[in-house]
Amino acid sequence: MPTIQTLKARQILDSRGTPTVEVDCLLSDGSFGRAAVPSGASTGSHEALELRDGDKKLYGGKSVLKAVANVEHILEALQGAEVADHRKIDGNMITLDGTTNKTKLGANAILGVSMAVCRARAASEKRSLWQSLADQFGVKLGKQVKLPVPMMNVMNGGKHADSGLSLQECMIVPAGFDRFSDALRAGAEIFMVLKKLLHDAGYSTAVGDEGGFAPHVKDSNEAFSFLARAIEEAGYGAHVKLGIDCAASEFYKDGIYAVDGKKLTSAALVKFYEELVSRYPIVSIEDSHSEDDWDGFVALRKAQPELQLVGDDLFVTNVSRIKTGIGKQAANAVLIKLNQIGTVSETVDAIQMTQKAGWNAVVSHRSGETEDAFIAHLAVGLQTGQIKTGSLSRTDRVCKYNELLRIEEELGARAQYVSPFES
Ligand code: 2PG
Ligand code: MG
Repeated sequence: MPTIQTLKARQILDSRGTPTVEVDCLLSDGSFGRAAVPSGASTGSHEALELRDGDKKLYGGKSVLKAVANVEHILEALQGAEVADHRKIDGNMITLDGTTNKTKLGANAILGVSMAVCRARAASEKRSLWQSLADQFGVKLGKQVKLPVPMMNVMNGGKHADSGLSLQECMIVPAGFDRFSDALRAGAEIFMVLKKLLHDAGYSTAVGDEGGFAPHVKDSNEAFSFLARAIEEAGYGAHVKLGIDCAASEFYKDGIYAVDGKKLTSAALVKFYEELVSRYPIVSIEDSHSEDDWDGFVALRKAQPELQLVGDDLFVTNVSRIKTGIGKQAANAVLIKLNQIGTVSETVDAIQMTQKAGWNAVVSHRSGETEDAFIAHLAVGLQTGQIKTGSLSRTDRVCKYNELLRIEEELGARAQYVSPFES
């Protein structure tokens, strides 16, 4: 197995024009890997630290030159290290940082290296990243390899748009198809119909941070009725379900949830969701409650046992929080974001703990993304069965779907597409 020869970091821009870290990794056998780190807007307070310079003269304080420089320190520790054991590489960086939330080196510096090394290793093995990841993290791939079902955020609200919509993401979930490519086509066709419906109703069809429309609809009900109509008119009826990321920490204050012009207690919010679920084919709700309102999650889980209840800000891809959640039965799925925890190995630990508990793992983008499609490979390599990576517009979102098309093509007859939801 080759060793790490050089690591070179640079500052690039993400999809919001905000600086982020990109890392190049060169191995002793000449293999090369490059990776870019994403960035969130509705970040959970328990996430690992994204190191920003804070110098108001540079990108309004958002430059990442310290994180870029920290990659040089990481190189001093990792130069000559064998890439055969990725956990050891990540472990060395965690030790070098020495803090719980990666505040010294920055999770953006550490993750950039972690991902770039995985890519370089796959290049050295002369195989696809998804295969390399499966192999190094002990995933036994059978005859059939699962492509993930996407949750497509076609209507953006919350912190991702100025639409006034309280819920952050209203998603379509094309689960009832035989192939990923057919699901993607359905999603894109529904997106086109939705555009026309919004336009005809006099709404704006400009898009938000994740490429979904951001019309000034009255409330969640109106948003979902547009989605339901678009699905029907595109001719996909029962094949396409709906999902929500409420990102409820963003509309929570002092025990009250301010949603759709109402002021609700945690218990009343459960009723609010139950009402939506009874009206629309919603199969998945993410961050229904604020990040430390464990009781709110437990109550919704009890009230709607069939629903997929996903924890994002609640778990922050952190095994200790996921463990607490499993103990409390506070959800039945975990949103997986590499930069919430800061290394590939710890991300895989979160996925594998989730899967062991019989819960669903949903690999996710961030609202600030780049052209890097690492998460498409992570979802296939770790066989998560679900991915959340935005709408059917803007290359920062669509590049992940396009990579999944290539993986499906590469897999040929081995490719499998199965719904994680009851039909
Ligand atoms: C989320 C994400 C991605 P952000 O809340 O799930 O959609 O948003 O990256 O802004 O945290
Ligand atoms: Mg979320």
